[in-house]
Amino acid sequence: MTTVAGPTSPEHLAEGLRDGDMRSLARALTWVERRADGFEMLMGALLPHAGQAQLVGVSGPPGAGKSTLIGRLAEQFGAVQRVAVLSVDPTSVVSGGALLGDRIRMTDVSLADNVFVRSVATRGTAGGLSLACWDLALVLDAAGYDPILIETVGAGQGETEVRYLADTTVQVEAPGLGDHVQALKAGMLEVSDIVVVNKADRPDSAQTAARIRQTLALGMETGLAPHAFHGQANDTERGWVQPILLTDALVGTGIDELQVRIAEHRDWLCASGVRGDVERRRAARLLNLLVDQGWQARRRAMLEVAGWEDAVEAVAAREREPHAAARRLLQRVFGEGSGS
Ligand SMILES: Nc1nc2c(ncn2[C@@H]2O[C@H](COP(=O)(O)OP(=O)(O)O)[C@@H](O)[C@H]2O)c(=O)[nH]1
Ligand SMILES: [Mg+2]
Repeated sequence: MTTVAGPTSPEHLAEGLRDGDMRSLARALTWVERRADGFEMLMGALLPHAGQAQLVGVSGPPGAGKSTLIGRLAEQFGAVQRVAVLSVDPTSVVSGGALLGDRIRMTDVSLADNVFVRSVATRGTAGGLSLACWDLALVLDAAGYDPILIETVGAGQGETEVRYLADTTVQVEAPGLGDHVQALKAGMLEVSDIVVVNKADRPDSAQTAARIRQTLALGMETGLAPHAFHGQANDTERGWVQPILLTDALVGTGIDELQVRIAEHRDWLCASGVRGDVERRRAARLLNLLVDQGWQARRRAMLEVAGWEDAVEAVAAREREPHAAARRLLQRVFGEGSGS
C-alpha cells in the first residue's frame, strides 16, 4: 500500500469535494485510484453524497468515433451542468485516435469549469474494465458530476463489464468498419440502451442503421428478446424502446437527440422501477469482482500450503492421476469430504 501525503482527513476531503474544490477532487481521485491507505474511509465518507449521477457507458469498436462523440456530448451537457468523462481507452494513443481531452474545445472558460476529463489506467483490470473505474465514478458522483460518461473500447470484456457499471449504455457503430458484425455476434447491440450509428456523413451509414434495425427486430420476433440485461422482464416489455440514432460527431449532427435520449433513459429507469434492478446488479457485480480479487490471492497461498508444487511434480512425472491430485489438494484446503 502506498500513502497519500498530507494531513487531510477523509471527511475534510469529502467536504472540499462537495464544495467544488478541484484540488480536493484531484487528491481524492488519486487516493482512490492508488488504493492508498485509508481509501476505504474516504470512499465511506463520500458514499452518502453519491448515487445521483447517471453513469453512461459508451462502447464500440476503435475508430467508430466514441471519443469525438463524447467530446460533443460533454460540450452539450457542460453548457448547463457539470459533466465528467472517464476514458478507459488504451488504444486511443496507438490507433491515432486523438486523446479525448483534445476533442473537447475548452475555449469557453465556463465549459472548461464544467467538464472534467480523466483517463483510467487499464492495468489491474478485472474483466477488461479497470476496477478503479468503479471507484473513480463514485468519487465523481459524490463531487456532483452528472452525467458521468465512460468510454470503453473494443468488443471485449471491457464492454460487457461497463454494462454492469453503467445506468445507461450507448453502443457506437460506424459504417465501413465491418466491426458491427462482431458486435452483433457478441450481442452488444442487444444489450445496449441506445444504439448510435456515427459517421452519418458517410453514404453507407443509412444502410448500416437499417441492418442494425433489422437485426434487432429479428431478435424480437424470434423471442431472443433484445435487451434482457436489466432483469427478469426485458426492457421492451417494460417500456423502453431502444432508439437507433444517426450522428455526425465531426460537425455535431444528431448530438441533441442523443442527449435527449440519454436523459429519457434516466427518466424511464426511475419511472419503471428498473433503476432498483440496475443498482442491485451493479452491487452484486462489484462485490463479486472485489471478493474474487481477494479470493484469488488467498487461493494461491492456500494451495501452496496444501502441497501445490509436489502435486505439479507428481502429475508432470505421471506418477499421480491429475483428477485425484486436484481432489487431494482441495481436500487439504477445505477438509475431508470436499473436493469431489
Ligand atoms: N467522417 C466522420 N469521421 C468521424 C466522425 N466521428 C469521428 N470521426 C473520425 O474518426 C476517427 C476516429 O475517431 P475517434 O473519436 O478517435 O474514435 P474512437 O476510437 O471510437 O474513440 C477520427 O479520425 C475522427 O475524426 C464522423 O461523424 N464522421
Ligand atoms: Mg477513443
